[in-house]
Amino acid sequence: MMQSAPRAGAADFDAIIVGAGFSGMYQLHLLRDRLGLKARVLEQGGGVGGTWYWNRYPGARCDSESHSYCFTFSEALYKEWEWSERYPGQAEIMRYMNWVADRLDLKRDIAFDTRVTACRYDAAANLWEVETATGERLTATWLITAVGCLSTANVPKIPGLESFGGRWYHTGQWPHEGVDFTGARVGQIGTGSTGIQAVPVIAAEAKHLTVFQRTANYSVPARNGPLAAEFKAWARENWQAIRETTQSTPNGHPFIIADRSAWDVTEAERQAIYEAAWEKGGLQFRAAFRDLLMDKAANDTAAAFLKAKIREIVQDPETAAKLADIDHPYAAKRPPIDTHYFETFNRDNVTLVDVRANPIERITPEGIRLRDGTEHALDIIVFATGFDAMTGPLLRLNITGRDGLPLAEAWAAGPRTYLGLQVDGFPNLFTITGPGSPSVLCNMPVCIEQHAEWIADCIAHLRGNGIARMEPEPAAVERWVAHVNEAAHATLLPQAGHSWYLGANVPGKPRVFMPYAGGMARYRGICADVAAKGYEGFRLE
Ligand code: N01
Repeated sequence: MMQSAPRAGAADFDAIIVGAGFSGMYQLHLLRDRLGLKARVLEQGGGVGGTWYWNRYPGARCDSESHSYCFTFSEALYKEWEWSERYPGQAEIMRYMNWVADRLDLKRDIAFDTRVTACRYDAAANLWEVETATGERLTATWLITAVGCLSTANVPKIPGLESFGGRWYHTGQWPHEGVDFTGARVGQIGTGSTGIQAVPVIAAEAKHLTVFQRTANYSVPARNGPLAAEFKAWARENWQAIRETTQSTPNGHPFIIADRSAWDVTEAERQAIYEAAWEKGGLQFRAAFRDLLMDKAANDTAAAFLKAKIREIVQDPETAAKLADIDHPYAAKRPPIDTHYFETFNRDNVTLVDVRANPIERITPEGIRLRDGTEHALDIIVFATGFDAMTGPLLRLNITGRDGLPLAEAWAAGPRTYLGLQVDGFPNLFTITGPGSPSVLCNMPVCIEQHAEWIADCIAHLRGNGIARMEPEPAAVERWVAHVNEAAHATLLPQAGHSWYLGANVPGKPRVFMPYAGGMARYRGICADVAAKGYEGFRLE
């Protein structure tokens, strides 16, 4: 039996929002400026920007095209900002985020350098108590996590790291002052989206770069470059159409997935389509055929094309063979895009080491030693080793729900949510881009806007109807978890067994496919339907 609802005004804030990236900023704007609520954002970093505040590694750039990697809720805001390149770089995104924060006057309600250490639900008072690293305690009716999906760095526990005599960095915790690679022997571990962006930039500066590759990866040229004045004008004039496209595609990107199967065309036509997509560059390569992520044989045709490109670009056949020895379907892991990644292996100062065949045994004071005893002497190690994705950023908030239930315990066998938005046992907690929502399978600002708007509408509904507490029914969570699982298995995504989508990159983490693979447009419809049916599946009281 739950406690009765509290009297109004018992909390310090109507809402506490954790994180000041895209999610937290927009949620604050909606709650404060549209609903007139008292909201506070708590942000660990010294400024806004979320992932872009921390990921300052060489080559950091968004893989979404700039005209769609931004807020689109306001026509005025959209039209006032002008992106300079096809893909926005980290520094430009930070300028954008600060510009938006100033334009919407958000910073006065954001506490920077404020790390949340614990969040406890007090059932008697129906409040969330949030504790920060300085011991401050704040209370709120609603707790909204806006912590991103990829904000908990994963530094693998390789023995001997503490003995390393040089310097080491994780790409997601990059020093603000930058790292000088001049004259240095650099070792980079990891060849995911981050590693593939960093390699060409580090190689151009370092004396020598050794890339330690465990899993070879596909990559398509980004074909980045300055945006032409005509394109900028087109984007400004087509705000509405761009917004409609991103909201109607499965992945929130501003391009349409072709309505043809890889088998609708001849072999020669297929090659020509792939060639054109390669020339165009970017994530659109995935959109060449509608069945690339559904039909393994169709996927094999794309995989073969991309592997042939690697062998064509990389001059040393042995290196090319290692780079093209890819063990998963194309785009079953998040597909990277690059600027001269494979070409970089033609430089004299770059070496590829296959640590699948010959694993890293330990880090020594001088560098990295492999199982066969080979030593690589290094001055700097760069860990491009990814993140404890999706659940990591939530679990480190030490959230406890009703009856003192820790979130870590509730999720011991993997994350369980309803719509990726709420967790049973954790009333009045909303998780923006939480596990079970499309999140990382979507162009992030698109799914963030949908979540923040759904939450704001929901809170307005609760307040308007005198509802003090909202929590999903366990049966609704059960059904959603089953649906998320079913949606993933209708695709080839789970076939990349070592992917972070499955939690497989963190030892001991439960293997559960975390994001919702049913498509953003479909998900948007499901959420709208749930709300239209009086928040079906949620217990409101
Ligand atoms: O991380 P990853 P990331 N020994 O987990 C390797 C987003 N992103 O930071 O595959 C040796 O993908 C690991 O090897 P393996 C994007 O969503 C977006 O690159 O586990 N190697 C892998 O090669 C992306 O997917 C943008 O065998 C080890 C690499 O490290 C997500 O962030 C830009 C190892 C980690 O790859 C994460 O990308 C960049 C070990 N012990 C990133 N441990 C945008 O443009 C790990 N690895 C928006």
